[in-house]
Amino acid sequence: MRGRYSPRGLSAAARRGDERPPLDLRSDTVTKPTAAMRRAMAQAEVGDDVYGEDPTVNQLEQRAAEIFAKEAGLFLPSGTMGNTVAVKIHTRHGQEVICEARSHVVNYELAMMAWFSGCVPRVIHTPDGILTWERIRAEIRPLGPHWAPTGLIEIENTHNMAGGTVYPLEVLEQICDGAHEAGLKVHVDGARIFNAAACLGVPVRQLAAKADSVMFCLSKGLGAPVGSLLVGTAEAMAAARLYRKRLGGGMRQAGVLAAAGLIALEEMPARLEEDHANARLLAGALERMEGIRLTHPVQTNIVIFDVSGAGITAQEFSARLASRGVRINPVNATSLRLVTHLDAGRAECERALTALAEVAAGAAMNRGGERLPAAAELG
Ligand code: TLP
Repeated sequence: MRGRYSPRGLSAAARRGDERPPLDLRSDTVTKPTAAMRRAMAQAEVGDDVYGEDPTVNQLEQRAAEIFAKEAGLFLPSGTMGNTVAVKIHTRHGQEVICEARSHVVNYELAMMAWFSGCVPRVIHTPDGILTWERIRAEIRPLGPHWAPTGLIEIENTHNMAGGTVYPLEVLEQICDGAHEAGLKVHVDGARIFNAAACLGVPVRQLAAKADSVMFCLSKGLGAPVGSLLVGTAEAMAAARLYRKRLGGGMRQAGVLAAAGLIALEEMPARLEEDHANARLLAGALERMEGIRLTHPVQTNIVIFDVSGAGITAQEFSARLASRGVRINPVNATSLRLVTHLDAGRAECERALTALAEVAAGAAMNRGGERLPAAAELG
C-alpha cells in the first residue's frame, strides 16, 4: 500500500539518516520537466498530429529545421525511433550500415537496423568513438558475388559509450564529402549534438551542414520529458513520417509534449556548459582516486571510468555507491558511466564526489585484504 512504512524499502543512506532522495547520475535521460515546461504543457495548443493539425508540433518541427538549417523536421517519441526511421529512409534491404563499434544504433536499439530495415552493421573499432573518412573508405563495399553493398554511413556525435567524445568539424566534413563522392548518405545520431556544439563553440547547424539527416534528442541534456527530432530534406522527412506511423509513432495531441520540447530547444542549449563543467569536476577528482582510471578525456557531460585497479567489479562499485545515495550504472564488468544533467547541479555533484571518494577509498583499503565487504555490510 502506498505510503506504508517499510524498513526494507529504505536505502542504506536513508537508514543512516540521510533523507535526501538518491542522486541519479545514470543518464541525462532522467531529468524531470522544469516548471516552465510543465506550464507550457498545460497551456499548449493541440490538434491531431497524424492529420498534421497540431500547431505546437508543427512549430517545433519548423523551429528544429530552422535551427539545423534543413528543409524539414519530424517529431518522434524517441531517439531510437528517429535512428530506426533514418536508417530505413536511406537504405534498402540487404545492405550494410557503416558505424562505430560501440555506437548506440548497434548496441542499444534491439537490432532495429536488421529488424526494420533488413540491414546489417559493418562496425569499425576506434579508441575514441570517432570515425575518419580513411577508416570508413576502407570498409565501403560494392555489390559483389559475396558482398552486401554499403547503404549508409552512421556517425554518433557526441559518442555516448566512448565517453561523450566530439567529432572535430573537419573530420565530420571529410566524412560527408567522401561519402557523397562515393554516392552514400550520412546519418548523424546527434542524440547529444547540442553538447557537441557547446563543446566546440559552434552552432549545431554547422555540425549538421553536410549530413543528410540528423536525429537529436530533446529528452537528454535539453531536459524535456519526451521526444526527439529528425531533420533533413522535405522529401526524406515525408518518407520518414510514414515509417514513423508504421512503427506506431503517429501521436495525436502531441502538442503537450512539443510544448516542453520547444522550451528545451530554445532555452536549454545555453546551459549545457554547466553540465560539462560538472563532468570535468567529477572527472578531475576521479582521476586522483586510487585504483580509478578515466577511459577517455572528458569533453562533454559523460564520464566513463575503470575501477579494475581498485580490485572491485563495476557492479559492486555501483552497489556501494547506491548505498550512499548516488546512482550510476556499470557499462561493463570493469567500467561505469556517470552523466551530468539539469537536475544535478554543482552541489549535487560535490555530494557525488564525496560518495565516490568513500567507495574508492574503501575498495583501496580492502585491496589485498582477505575479503571485500558486500555493499549491504558497508551501508
Ligand atoms: N541513450 C541512453 C541509453 O539507451 C544507453 C542513455 O542513457 O544514454 N542515440 C544515443 C547516442 C543515445 O545515447 C540514446 C539513448 C539514443 C540514441 C536513443 O534515445 P531514446 O532513449 O530516446 O530512444
